[in-house]
Amino acid sequence: MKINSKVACFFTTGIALTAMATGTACAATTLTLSDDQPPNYPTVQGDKAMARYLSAISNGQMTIKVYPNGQLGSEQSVGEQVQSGAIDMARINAAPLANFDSKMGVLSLPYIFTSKQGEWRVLNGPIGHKLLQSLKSAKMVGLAYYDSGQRSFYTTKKAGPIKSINDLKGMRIRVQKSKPMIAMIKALGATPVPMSYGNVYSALQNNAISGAENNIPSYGPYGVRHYEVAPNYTFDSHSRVPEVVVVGLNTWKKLSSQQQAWLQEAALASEAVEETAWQQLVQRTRNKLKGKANFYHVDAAKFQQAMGPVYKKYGKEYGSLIQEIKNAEKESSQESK
Ligand code: GTR
Repeated sequence: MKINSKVACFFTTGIALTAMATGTACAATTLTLSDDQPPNYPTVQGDKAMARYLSAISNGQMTIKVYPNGQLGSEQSVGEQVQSGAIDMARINAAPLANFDSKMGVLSLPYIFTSKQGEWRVLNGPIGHKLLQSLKSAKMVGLAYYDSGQRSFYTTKKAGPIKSINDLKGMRIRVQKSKPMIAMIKALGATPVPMSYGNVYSALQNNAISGAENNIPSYGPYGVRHYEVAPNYTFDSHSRVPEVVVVGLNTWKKLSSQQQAWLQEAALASEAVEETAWQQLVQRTRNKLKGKANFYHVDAAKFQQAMGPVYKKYGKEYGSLIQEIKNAEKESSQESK
């Protein structure tokens, strides 16, 4: 009897999927998840909340083991491992995710969103849903979005601060492995240097690059601490690129429909946890960085005006999607009036 009920509770056969005996009649399905941010960063708090929620709703039959700090590899490598089934899940940024499904790249176009409210209206609405669905063509299932705020430039002491577009001329700026990001840097007259997240600190430290770009929490003391080696941060707020929670299609197909429903529910439930942690960390980081980093404010409209070549290049590829995003954003600004 015991053996039968144990067998009935085993759903797992995958490479990365592991079934761990719980000591009771049932065994738990444990999914591996990679995140390249440090353990207390909001996305990792979201991942862990998803794991707890999943264990709770499945009565301990399913859970997630979270690997933070990029210990399972760079986002490019993790994406490939998720596709192959070597890793079950990832929390990955939409910019590098576009290397697997180019449609996702629309979210990393500079100044595509005009506000946080507009961004979330798009992500929570039909467009966001369609983009998650589209990941199936890349052997992934998109489950949820996490907030990643706005990205801006920062530079080393040697390179000096960016106070206007002119200062970017001739600079070597690290970007994610993302085609729209590369095009953006070129449009600003700088040289794009695509590089994995884990290599950026030392590249800044030894002046192999002039600067990089990211949100304030990543830059700060609870993120990857780039402020220590690049103390000039300029708020040009060029993009709002969300984080995405994905599960490999290989893994997904091995789950029962009940398990799929639990996982989807847990991922969506974790969005609110990440969002709360996100808002707190933006504030905390700004306070902590006072006196440790130099902040500069520029006219973002001027940076936006320089993006013509990016939209010329990607306008065709993303044509109707860009328009749909603009329309959805307009609706959200009308609603807030
Ligand atoms: C962060 C994001 C990371 C990574 C990083 C980068 O905002 O959370 O997953 O994509 O940016 O710039 O590589």
